[in-house]
Amino acid sequence: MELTYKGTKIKLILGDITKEDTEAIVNAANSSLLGGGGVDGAIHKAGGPKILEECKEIRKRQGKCPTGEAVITTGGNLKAKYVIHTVGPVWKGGNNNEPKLLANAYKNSLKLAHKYNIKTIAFPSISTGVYGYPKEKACIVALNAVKEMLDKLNFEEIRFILFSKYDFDIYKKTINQIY
Ligand code: AR6
Repeated sequence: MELTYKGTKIKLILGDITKEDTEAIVNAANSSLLGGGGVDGAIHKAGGPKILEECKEIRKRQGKCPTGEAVITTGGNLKAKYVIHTVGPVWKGGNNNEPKLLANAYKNSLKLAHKYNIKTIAFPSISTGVYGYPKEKACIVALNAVKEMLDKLNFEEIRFILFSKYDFDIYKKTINQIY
């Protein structure tokens, strides 16, 4: 499934983000930046110890990564040259600024990508695993946040990597309502 919006190709892919060959892949990290389970664990496992070393350096320099913010490391052994680590919100019922914080995670990842002149980026479905954000709601926020950024910044290709058919179908159903 793909479309073009303002010159940027948008693709929905059912798959494992650690295998993507975009210049950057985005990690759904936590504020510690020191690793975890889910996609975070998979990225550190596939990318090797260099990524964690760089995350530790960032921790020393600037402390924890606040929710909605993003930092960048190299991609270690991954095909991707960079990993952008962002922190999505924990779902606490929806009245705790979750949509804004989730949108910020996507937007700040793209701002950082732009700063590094990265033209192709792959996102996972941030916050929808361990952090419990309802999948349909998160999909709408993700697609809108990226769209909003594409009104300002230009990229070649943005991929949404969905880890299950269920997630993929939600994106497929929603994308035409937003783009
Ligand atoms: N490729 C693409 N998507 C994946 C992969 C993969 N290899 N593995 C899992 N997903 P989660 P969160 C999907 O829990 O909710 C970590 O421990 C998964 O199915 O990875 O933002 C961090 O350290 C789900 O749809 O991230 C944090 O502590 C989505 O990725 C915490 O989890 C996000 O699920 C962050 O929680």
